Amino acid sequence: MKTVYTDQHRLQHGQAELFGNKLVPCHERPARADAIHAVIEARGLGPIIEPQDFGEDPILAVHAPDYVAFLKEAWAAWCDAGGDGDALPSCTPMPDMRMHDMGRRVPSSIFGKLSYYSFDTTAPITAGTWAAAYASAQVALTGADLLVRGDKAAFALCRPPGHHASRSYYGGYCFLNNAAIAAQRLIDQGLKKVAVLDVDYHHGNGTQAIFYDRADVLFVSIHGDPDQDYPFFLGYADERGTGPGMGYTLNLPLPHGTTADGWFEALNQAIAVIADYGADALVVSLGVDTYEGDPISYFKLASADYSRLGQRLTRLHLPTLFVMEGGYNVDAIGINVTNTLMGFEQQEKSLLA
Ligand code: Q9C
Ligand code: ZN
Repeated sequence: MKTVYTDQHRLQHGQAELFGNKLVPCHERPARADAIHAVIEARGLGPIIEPQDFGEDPILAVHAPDYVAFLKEAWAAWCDAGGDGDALPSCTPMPDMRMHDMGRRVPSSIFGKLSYYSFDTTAPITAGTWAAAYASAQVALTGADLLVRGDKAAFALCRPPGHHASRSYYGGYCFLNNAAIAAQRLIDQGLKKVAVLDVDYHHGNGTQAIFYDRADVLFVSIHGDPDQDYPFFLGYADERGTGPGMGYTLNLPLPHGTTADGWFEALNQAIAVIADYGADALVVSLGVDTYEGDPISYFKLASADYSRLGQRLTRLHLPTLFVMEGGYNVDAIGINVTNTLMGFEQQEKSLLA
C-alpha cells in the first residue's frame, strides 16, 4: 500500500490549546505525523510518495468560497490587526444572535471573523496553517487519485486532520475536511456511491454535516457518546440524515471506558450497513485516539486491536482510502496506524492466496 505524505504538515504548529482550565501545548502537533512516517518507513509498509497538486477546485467542491478565502487571509489579517501569537476566536455566536438564515453579518474585523468561522478554540491559526491545510487536502486528493487509477488501497497521511471541519467552519484541530474532499473527488471522478467510515474517537461532525442531505455518500461513525464527550452537539444515534440523505447517516456512540469487545461489536454493525449500501469505494477516517493510552480520550483499544481493525475492513472488498485523523499518544501513534494498514494489507494478501 502506498502512503502519501509531505513534510509541509510541519507548517501547522500551534503553541497552545485551552484544555480544562489551562493552556497546554497543542495535542495536535508535527511530531504526530513525523512518528507515523518513521514507523511506516521502518516497517516497510510500501512506497511513500509526495502529493500531486490538484489545485483549489476540489477543495471548493466541499467548502464555501468565503470560508476558503478567510482561511487564506486570516493570518495576514491577524498580524495587520496587531494580533500576537496564534490566532484564536473569542466569541461563540448563539442562535438568538442572528443566525445565518437571519442574515448574520460577517464581521469585517479579523477578530470577529475568527469567531464567525469556528466552533471551538482548539484550532489555532498560525503563519503556516493555510499552507499546511492545503497540502493535507492535496495528500487526501492524491490518495483518492490512486484509487481511481486502480490501487486497491492507499494511505493519506494527512495533517492537520479534517473531520471536524464543515463546509464553512473549522475547529477540533481541523480546517479542511480531507476525508470529505477525497470522497467528493471520488464521486466527481465517476463513482456512484462512496461510504465514509469514521473510527476516530470523536464524532466526525464536519463530515456528517457536509453529506447529511445526500444519498451518494454514506456516513457511518463509531465514537465517544456526544452526551459525554466532544464535540457534544452532534453524533447522537437519532441523527439519520435529511431529505434525500435520510437513512444515509449512522452514528454508533459508545460510553467512556469502551473496550475492544464493545467497539468491535459496533464495527461489525458498521461493516454490515456499509455492505448493504453497495458502495464503490470506502474512505476510512482513521483516528487512533481510541487507544487506551490516548491523553484526551476514553476508549480502551490496545495496539493489537488495530491489526484486527485492518483485517476486518477487508471483509468489504472495496477500494479503500485511509485518511489520517486524530491520535495523540505520539509514542504509540505510529504502531497503531501501521498495525491497521498492515492488518488490512496482510489480510488482503491471504484472501488472494
Ligand atoms: N477534554 C481530532 O481528534 N478537545 N480532534 C478535546 C478533551 C478537542 C479532537 C478536549 C478535541 C479535538 C481530529
Ligand atoms: Zn479525535
